Amino acid sequence: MLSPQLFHKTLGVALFLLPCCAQGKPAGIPSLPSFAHLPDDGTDEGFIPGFLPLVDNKMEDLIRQLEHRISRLEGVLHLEKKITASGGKIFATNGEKANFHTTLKKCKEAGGSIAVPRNVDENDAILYFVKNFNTYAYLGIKESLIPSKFQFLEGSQLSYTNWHLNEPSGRGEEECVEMYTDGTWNDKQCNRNHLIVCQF
Ligand code: MMA
Ligand code: CA
Repeated sequence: MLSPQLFHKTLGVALFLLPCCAQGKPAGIPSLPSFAHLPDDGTDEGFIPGFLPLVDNKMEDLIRQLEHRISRLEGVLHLEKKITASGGKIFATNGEKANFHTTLKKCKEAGGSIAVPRNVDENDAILYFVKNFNTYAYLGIKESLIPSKFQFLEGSQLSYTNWHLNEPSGRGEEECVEMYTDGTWNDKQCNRNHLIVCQF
């Protein structure tokens, strides 16, 4: 069954990618079956004692339809190399480039956050885009107040790293982290134009 979390994630990814993927499509995607028929007071004529199974069946049917539509959308996005999944996370790119600050903003606006790998599988999932677009990507990692010590954006310690040989090298002069096309990391100034990769 589709969990609310997965539904929310998929919706976020879909909205993030909407401008890119809507281009060139002749007609819009027909709207999903909605709950618009429900009265505003929240009561449903289906909720009459003894009729709950009917409502349950309708609900299950609607959920199946939604799951089917979502899996088709995921198929399209995967085919277009716009999403990859690893564990519970969905990584997505819109193929655009931006500096670190703008990447943070774009990902947040889409309901996600900048991609940050917590293990080798997630690193590979992000690397998939970096290779495909042949463009480095900023990761959700920043230098702490202690030069050359890097941490997650909210301040917690990294448990997985994949630094390139002799990196980090900036000693306080390179506060962001970019992923190279071999998946290794380099500390770098935050003003470069890199591929936007978000996680949901
Ligand atoms: C550049 C810059 C650094 C990186 C070195 C590696 C010269 O500086 O990208 O961040 O560490 O190259 O040689
Ligand atoms: Ca460096």
